[in-house]
Amino acid sequence: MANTHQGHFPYTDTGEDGFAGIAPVAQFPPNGYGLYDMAGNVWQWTSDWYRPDYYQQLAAAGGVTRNPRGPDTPYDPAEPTEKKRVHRGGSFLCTDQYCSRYIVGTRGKGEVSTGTNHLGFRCVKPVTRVVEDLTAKNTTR
Ligand SMILES: [Ca+2]
Repeated sequence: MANTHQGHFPYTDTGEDGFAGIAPVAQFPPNGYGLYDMAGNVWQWTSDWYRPDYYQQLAAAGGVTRNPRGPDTPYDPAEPTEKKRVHRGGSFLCTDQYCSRYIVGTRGKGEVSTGTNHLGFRCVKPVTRVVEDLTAKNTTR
């Protein structure tokens, strides 16, 4: 379940999922890790540069890659002079008529200065920081 586009794209967003356009965060159930909005609503910027062959490069290196950090430099053969980063998760504009990438395993791309209204970012905190914060909170009580 995610905020996506229903109706005739792009003219009519019927909002059958409860939202025509963008929705406030956490309007749909979290995934199995307790994370909200991993798909749909707004694309999520990542810090990874975009290269279409990045995963092929990883596969050619063999083994299992844990927490891949993306390539060292961006490259999009369709626009080779643009610097692009990876987007994940799709947006409220995704529909099976136009963009079916509203799942986390797929990736989009975007030029770094884009100002579109269906793109956002997620604030994260290292797990060790969370543990330290919880420990500090518990010791001050
Ligand atoms: Ca919607």
